[in-house]
Amino acid sequence: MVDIPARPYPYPLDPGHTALVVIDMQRDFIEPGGFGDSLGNDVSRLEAIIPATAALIALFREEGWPIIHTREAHMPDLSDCPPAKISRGKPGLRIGDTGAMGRILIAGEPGNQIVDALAPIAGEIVIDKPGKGMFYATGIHERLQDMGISHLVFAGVTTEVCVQTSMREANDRGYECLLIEDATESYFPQFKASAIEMIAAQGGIVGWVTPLSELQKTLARDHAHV
Ligand code: C5J
Repeated sequence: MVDIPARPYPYPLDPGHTALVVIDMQRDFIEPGGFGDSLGNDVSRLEAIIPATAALIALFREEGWPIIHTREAHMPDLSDCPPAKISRGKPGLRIGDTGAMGRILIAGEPGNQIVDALAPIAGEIVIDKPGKGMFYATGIHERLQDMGISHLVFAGVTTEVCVQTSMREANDRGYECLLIEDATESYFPQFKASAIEMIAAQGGIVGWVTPLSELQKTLARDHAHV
C-alpha cells in the first residue's frame, strides 16, 4: 500500500489493484456549442480541468495501470434510456434531440465523443453508460472484478452528477474510491464544493479527496525509494 495524503485521512492506494476512471469528458459537456453550452452553462469551467485530467491519465499510463473512460451515451432509439432522462429537461434540448454537435448524448454522434486532448488509446476501456452512474447497465463491475481491481481513482464531469453517482455506486460495491479534486468540475462551483464535502464527510462516507499534486508527489517519492 502507498499512503496518499488526502481528506479525511491518507488514502491507502494499492498499486497492483488500482484503476483510473475518467467520467464523461465528452465534447457535448465541455466544448462551446455543445449540449452543456446550449443549456446556458459556462463550459469554460469544465474545459479548465483538461490539463490536470491529461496529467492524471499520463501518470496512470506511465505506471501501466488500467484506465476506464466513460461516456454518457444512449442508443439512437433511446430504448436504453431511463424514462426520467427523456421526460425531464428543456424541450428541444433533451436527450435524442438534435443539437449543434448531432443528436444529444446519442452514441456515435460528434458531440458524444471524448474531447481530443483526452482521447483513449488502445488497451484502455471505454464504456457507454445510459445512467448517470457507471455501474448501471454497463457490466463494468464484472470486468473490474475479473481484473482484480479493488481501488478506483476518479476524475471527470460533472462532480455532483455522474462523478458522485459513480463513486457512490462503486463505494456500495466495495471499491476504495479517491477523487482527484482538480481533475473534476461542475458548471456550479457551489455544487462541486458541496459534493466534495459530502464525499469525505463522516470519515469518508463515500471515499477520499485529494489534489493531483499529492498523488504525483507521493508516487514519485515511492519510486525513488525502490
Ligand atoms: C450530467 C454528467 N450532468 N456527466 N451528466 O447530466 O454529469
